Amino acid sequence: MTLNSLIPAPVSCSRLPGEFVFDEHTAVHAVPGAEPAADLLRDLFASSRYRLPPAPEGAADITIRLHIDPGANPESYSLHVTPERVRIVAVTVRGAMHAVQTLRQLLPDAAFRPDPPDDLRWQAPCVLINDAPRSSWRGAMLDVARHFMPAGFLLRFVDLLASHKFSTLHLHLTDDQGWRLEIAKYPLLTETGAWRAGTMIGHKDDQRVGHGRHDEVPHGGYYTAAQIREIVTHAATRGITVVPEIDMPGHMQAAIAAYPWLGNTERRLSVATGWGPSEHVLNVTDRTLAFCRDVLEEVVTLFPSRCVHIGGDECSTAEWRSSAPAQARISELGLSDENALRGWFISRVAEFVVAQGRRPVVWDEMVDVGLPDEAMVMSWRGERGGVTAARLGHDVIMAPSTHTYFDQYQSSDPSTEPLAAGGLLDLAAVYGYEPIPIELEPRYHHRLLGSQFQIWTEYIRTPSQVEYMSFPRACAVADVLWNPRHDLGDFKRRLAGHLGRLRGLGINYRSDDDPA
Ligand code: TNX
Repeated sequence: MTLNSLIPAPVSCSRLPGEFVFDEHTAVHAVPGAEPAADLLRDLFASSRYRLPPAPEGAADITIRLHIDPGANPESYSLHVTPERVRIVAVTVRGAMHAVQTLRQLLPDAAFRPDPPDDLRWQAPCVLINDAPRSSWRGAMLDVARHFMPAGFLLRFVDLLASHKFSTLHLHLTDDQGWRLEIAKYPLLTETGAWRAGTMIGHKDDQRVGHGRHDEVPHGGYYTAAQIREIVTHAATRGITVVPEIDMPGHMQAAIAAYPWLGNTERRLSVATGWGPSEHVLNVTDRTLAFCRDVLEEVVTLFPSRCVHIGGDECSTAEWRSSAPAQARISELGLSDENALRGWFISRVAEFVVAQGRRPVVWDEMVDVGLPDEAMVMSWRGERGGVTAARLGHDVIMAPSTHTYFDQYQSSDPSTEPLAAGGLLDLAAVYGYEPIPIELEPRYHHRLLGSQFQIWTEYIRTPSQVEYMSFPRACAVADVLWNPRHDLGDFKRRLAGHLGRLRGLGINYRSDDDPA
């Protein structure tokens, strides 16, 4: 029964008698500003025979209205289904899109298939749902640097996230092993930086394979500006914001391979073929800072997102210790050491983002070396960085590796699973994660915007494997970030029904023989 398998679970939901049945006459009215929600509904009905044409309010079976209320949760909506009509009222078009996604989940599973049977009855049980998310940042991070994922898959991934009411797709676009974003001013970033000669075989710590053995299969790819525009536009039609990340000043070996003057040594580098952070990081010259500014200027023209992630994680200071220009910078600025230099560098880069009218996001290492003003913090090394940042007045996204790193195994028996980074993060552990740290005083809770799961792709080579590592754990994240009520048993029962939708969508999810 579809109503008992909604994911995420709506905050309030009551069953009413009867069903609403769609047919070729079903018409939709959306008030100005809500049309994108009607378009989304039509898109989701693309595999039906029903076009859902627009109609004036009085003649429409489905109405989508907006109710301006500055005090209300901007993503809230109500969905009222009766045998005669469907009424959606939301505060913003995003809320109306959530209502449309809920309405879709009320349909039979076969409606999720690209080729539903001709005799399928497109019907929804009558309900009254009042709903709103508890967290605004309901995110997924996809690392397209370690393994490139084709643009077409990103469109699909956006759809899968939207059907679970996620709000944010964070794209990790650059790393030591590949630069994936076309930048007009620096063409070598993709001509050279998007390609590597091979990839480490097996697990980096696996002695049997031997750390350091590589295949000799070139790997690479990048997104053109036109593809990024298509992805960002498509995401907007689903209510999803795409947040770009350019990781600096570490994780930059691919850029240094493309433009050696960004580096600290004379050595010619190639794009990294193995895993683990490189010790080759950006130098701290004015020319390199100008490069960072130029890149970010292009990034903000491609991504309308208010937030721009500038990295800041795992930056080795080894090269700076023996670099004359870096040491000169340290004395000229009166800094205590190389760590302070890291803070100084990222603060300059953050200023470029702020100058563009955007908000910088950084990984939590920056909490230790000086947080740039206005920076949002992504807490990955546990929750401590996020707690400190919230107390200092920064907005925080919880992404602790312990509970949100989906490159870990989903089963305690890794021998039955595809090779992964290590560790164990099963569905129950993901569902059990409460993204409000207990030690954080309630007066800072408004700083916690939400959480996100991360798909780091060292060991995830294909879109199909991204799906395997994402689902069904993403369903748990979606549920936890939406509805404050949590009950693992209830979630698992709903998930058992929801899997029919995932099958309809053709998702290569990990199936558990014993879901209950
Ligand atoms: C740490 S999290 C990283 C990534 C790796 C990941 C592997 C973070 C900010 N840095 O570069 O891919 O661990 O689990």
